[in-house]
Amino acid sequence: MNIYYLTLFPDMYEGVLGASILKRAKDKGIVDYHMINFRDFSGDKHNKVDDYPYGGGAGMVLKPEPVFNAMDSLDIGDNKRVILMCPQGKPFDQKLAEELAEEDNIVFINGHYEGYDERIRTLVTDEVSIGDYVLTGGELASMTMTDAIVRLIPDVLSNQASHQEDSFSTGMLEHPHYTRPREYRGMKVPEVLLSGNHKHIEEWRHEQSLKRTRERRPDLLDG
Ligand code: 6GU
Repeated sequence: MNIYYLTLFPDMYEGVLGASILKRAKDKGIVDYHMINFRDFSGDKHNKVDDYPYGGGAGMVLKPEPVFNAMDSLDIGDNKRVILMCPQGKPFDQKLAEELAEEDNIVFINGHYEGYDERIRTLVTDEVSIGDYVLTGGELASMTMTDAIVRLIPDVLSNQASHQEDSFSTGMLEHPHYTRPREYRGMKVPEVLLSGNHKHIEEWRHEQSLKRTRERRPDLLDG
């Protein structure tokens, strides 16, 4: 998979994409990350990327030229998802992560302004938000999405079973986990987990999952 980030702040990506599992996925040749500074595509002698809104009002608007020119430079044809990062987009969730994990090319368009010139939306297949709060720009949101997507690509995680049991893949939150020691500061590991009875362990985990989901996220159990 190739992932392209149209951004004015390419440096923001280095730490996140250059560490841990996202880095390992790249080192294994499963994914590649491309940061494109669309200021380089402004076509303007002052490298201007934003301007005042027609009709007046507060804030600046991202101009169409830098984004259209940067998109033209990609040369990846139609086989791509183009995601506009914006708080008004559809909410990102595990289902969308699973869908995007099957793509060959993903382009994230990251604004840092009050708004995008509306014509930019003609380039876009999806408008996505990562939650009901406002960030200063799309970069952190596109890195969050990248993390959720890349870990789902086959052979990125060593243990394939691990994401079939993820919270949200099962429709429920995960059950509690314990490791050694059996007792720590007076807190004991539940007896059933030490029993060796796999049927009882599975039942206990299922009950705990259900209990936790009911308490914390009853919305997940609707339907
Ligand atoms: Cl995608 N962008 C911005 N600027 N803020 C957000 C967001 C995106 N998702 C949630 N808040």
